[in-house]
Amino acid sequence: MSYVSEQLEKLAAKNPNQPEFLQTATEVLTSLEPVFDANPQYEKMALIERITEPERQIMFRVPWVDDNGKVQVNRGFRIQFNSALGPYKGGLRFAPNVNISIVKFLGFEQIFKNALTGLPIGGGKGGADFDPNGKSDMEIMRFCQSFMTELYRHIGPNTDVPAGDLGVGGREIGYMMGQYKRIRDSYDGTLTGKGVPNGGLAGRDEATGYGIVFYAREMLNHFGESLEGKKVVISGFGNVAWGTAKKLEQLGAKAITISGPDGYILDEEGVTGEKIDYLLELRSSGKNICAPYAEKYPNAKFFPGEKPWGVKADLYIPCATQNEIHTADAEKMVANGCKFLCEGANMPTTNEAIEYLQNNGVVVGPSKAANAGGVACSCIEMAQNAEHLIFSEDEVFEKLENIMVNIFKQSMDACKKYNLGDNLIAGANIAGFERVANAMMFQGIC
Ligand code: 2IT
Repeated sequence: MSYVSEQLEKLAAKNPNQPEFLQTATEVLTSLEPVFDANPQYEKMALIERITEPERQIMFRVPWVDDNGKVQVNRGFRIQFNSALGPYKGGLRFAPNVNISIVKFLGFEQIFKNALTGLPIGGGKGGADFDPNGKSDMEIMRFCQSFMTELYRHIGPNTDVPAGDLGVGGREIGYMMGQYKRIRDSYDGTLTGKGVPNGGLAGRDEATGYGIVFYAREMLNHFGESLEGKKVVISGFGNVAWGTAKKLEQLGAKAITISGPDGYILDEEGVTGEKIDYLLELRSSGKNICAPYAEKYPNAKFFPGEKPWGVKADLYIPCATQNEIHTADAEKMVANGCKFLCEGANMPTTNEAIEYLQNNGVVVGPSKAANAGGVACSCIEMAQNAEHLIFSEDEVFEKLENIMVNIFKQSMDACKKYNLGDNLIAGANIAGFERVANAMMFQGIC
């Protein structure tokens, strides 16, 4: 039995009831087989055993008082997964389904994503099983303050630097920053994704979506195509979908769908111009996203309760959440002649669906590579805060574009090195892993 298979078995036995974590561990480690074959010293130094065990896992009580005076209790998490390359870095997710498996999957992915950026950041992730939907602004503030009243002792600018993720945007980061500063008496850039008035980075909101489209452009160009004139099916309606739709339009393509908890919208004229800004309004409005869009733009068609994967397009960019593309969806895409899938959300495609797509000639750009522009700009925000300077939006987008071009190139180089053809998933996993592995080998057994 190979080192990878043996360790995957042990991991499954040791982490029952963590399907999302085991899903990403299986995807990553399986694609690393050729690296372990070529580097027997990695097995000797137990790199898999070490990289799959978080350096620290923190779980804590988050008590708060709702608007009716009732005491509520949520569970908070921070997984400090790997600090070989720098301080733990990764977002906080507030959503009712957040549990240890979800946070560990996100943290594990973050290690390799952050490594791909080429910047000095380790991997971490956190959040809470708190549902921000329907909460008042004051409830959100009290929750964020209580969350930080525990988290502050575990983080710091050279230790662990959280940011946002689903359910956590500039507002929540602002409330957490305020509380951190009161307790620590330190204005030190420990959180990223801050508003610009609080030392946040110009362009950070756009960064994830813009980066995804830069990566998609590199991917299409590599296969002799261009983004110009392409119809793109995207899912989601949040920050990532918004930035993606915006950059697609700037580069001559157009998003023709969005999706929300209530279904999806097909807008053949394109989710373009003022409709993109309207996404921002929808985002802050709660659960019904598609119904109001269809009401405002009557040429758009609303498909309640459905996902957009049966719509014919040149490129698919899922931007909602994990595991939204299953094999049945992949079959529809292939039947419609799909050639390119670029993952915007973290792990939006099941391992079975990825296998089906790749076996049917679809090029899949993995989220670790494609959505790394968000965290890359978070690291630029850390640099801005540490230097007590301000970067302009132009400077930020120029750095972002270079980073995304380089991520694509590194992934292709890894494919070449190990004779993997155009398998961008394996290429990204290998390029990210090799950087972390190198650093770990220099740091001794730790
Ligand atoms: O999934 C991600 O990369 C993020 N949520 C952003 C993390 C960050 O630290 O900016």
